[in-house]
Order: sequence, then C-alpha cells, then structure tokens
Amino acid sequence: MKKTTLILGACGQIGTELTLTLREKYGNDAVVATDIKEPALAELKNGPFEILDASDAAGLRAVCEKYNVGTVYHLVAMLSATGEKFPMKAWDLNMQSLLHALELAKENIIDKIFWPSSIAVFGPTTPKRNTPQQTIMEPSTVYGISKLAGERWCEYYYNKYGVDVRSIRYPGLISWKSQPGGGTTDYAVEIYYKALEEGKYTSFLSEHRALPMMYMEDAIRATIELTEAPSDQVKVRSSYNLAGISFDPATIGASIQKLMPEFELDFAPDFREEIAASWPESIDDSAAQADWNWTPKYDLDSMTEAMLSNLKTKLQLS
Ligand code: AKB
Repeated sequence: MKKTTLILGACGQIGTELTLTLREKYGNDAVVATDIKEPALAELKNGPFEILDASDAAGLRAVCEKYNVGTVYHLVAMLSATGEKFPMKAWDLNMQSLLHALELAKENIIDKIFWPSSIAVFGPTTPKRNTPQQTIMEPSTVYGISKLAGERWCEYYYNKYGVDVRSIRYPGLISWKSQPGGGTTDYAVEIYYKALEEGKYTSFLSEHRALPMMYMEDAIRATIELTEAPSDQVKVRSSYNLAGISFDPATIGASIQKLMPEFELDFAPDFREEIAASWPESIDDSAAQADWNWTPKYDLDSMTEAMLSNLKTKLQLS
C-alpha cells in the first residue's frame, strides 16, 4: 500500500487549505483529513476523513496504521487569545498532541512531521524589528510557552532519535476560504469581512500595533516547500522564522480604502493588545531564504485585492 499524508486539524484555518491543496496535487485518496469535529466544508469529504482527537495517542496510532501514513501535518493547537482563557487546556492540547506524533516517528510508524510554531515564541524582551532566527525568547502567553517548548522537543527528537521534523514560526495568517479562531492576529481577517458586510470595522488592536502577517497562499506554499525539501537542506530543526508582510491596523485599513474609499475604521483595543505588544513587528527570515529558497509573493495591496474579490464571491455580494 502506498504511503499517505495525514492532516491533523483539517477543518481549521490552515488545515482546510492545506488539505485541498495537497489533494489537488496528489489525489484525494492520498491525503487523509482528520479533525475532532465534522467539516463545515463538504469538499473536505472528497477524500478519506476521520474524526480524531489528536491528543488521543491510541486513536492517532490506529489512523496512522490504517492508512499507512508517511507524512503528518500536525495543525492542532489552541491559539494565543483562547489559550489565555484556558491555560491548562492549551498546554495539554498543544503539548500532548505533538509528543504523540513525535513518538510515532521515533517508532518509525510515520516518516516525517510538519508542526507549526509561531511568532508567539518571542516575548517582550525580544528585539522587535527584523527579529533574528536566534535571539532572546521569553514568551509571555501560554500559547507562546507551549510553542517554544514544542520547538525544543522537535529539535530534541531530531538530535536524539533522527526524527525528520520540520517547522515554521507562522506569522498571522490571512485567508478567505476558512476563518481563524482564537488568535490575536484574527483582526486582519475580520476586517475584510466587516468591510464588505458593514463598510466599517472596530479593531481590537490599536492603530499602530504592527505585527508580522502573511497571505494564506504564501503560507501553504511555504509549508509544502519546507516539508518536501531534501532533508539535508533543512538545517534548522527547531523552527524557521518566516516573513511575509508587516503592517498595523491603520495600514491595512488604508489598503482597503484604496479599493473601498467609504470604508471606516476605528479602534477599541482589548486584552489582545497586550499579547500583540509582546510580539515582534517584523521578522528576519534569511535562514529560510538561504536553506530552502523561501520568497513570499504577496504584498499588502495584492493580498487586499485577493481577499476582497474572493470574499465578495464567497459571500455572494455584488
Ligand atoms: C495567534 O494570533 O495566536 C496566531 C499566531 C500568531 O500564531 N495567529
């Protein structure tokens, strides 16, 4: 039986698009989608789909054996804002599910793991601009602490057991096919929905709170490029910095106003402002560029154009 690819968290913001892209590339049956819940998007059932709680070690092992899984894309996590409300749940989910996958790779039940880290591994003491690959890392959120611990585990399993694990520190991801949930960077998706539906938006981050961001199409391409790169090119086994676009709420608002001059934006920062204030404003990803030739395609205005036109069709607005 040919090896298959397994997606954990296939109904989430990244999982949805990654599943669709990999199935287009390799065929529906080659990609097994799993999630703790049934998919809202019927297309995710065009290939094998299993209900799976990624923190259930026995369930994960059974699915890997049933489908002869080679590569696992592990996309299950509780994000920064929700993690602050449920710290122990976030820690348990984020750590257990990763360790179960690493153990399966150590036992050679699976061959390779992609696991996402985040800009949340950085904290208030990290240099804010052009944040280097290696720098001070003192995250102040439970999510960030779990991602930093996860990075250390990934590198440990690679060094000790030769587990082929690959990872990216995702910036905030902006997409139209599926929505994010529970993150601090989610405002940059909501703003496009509200612009089209209501012509105005109140940002939960302040006007000049800049963060590293990326359009989903670039993030999916980076994820697949890194996971499929020859092993000797993957020199960082904790997690790679990845840069796309850096902007603040006022600047994304101005980008929308170029196409929708009547769009109104105001600001009412809430608890997520403090989380965002602890993160970098921009990222140095020269290691990803040098090791596996990473280059983003989208800038802010091309992303705005793509988001508004795709969402208009999706929301059936004229
Ligand atoms: C979040 O806001 O929590 C995530 C992230 C930056 O990892 N989008």
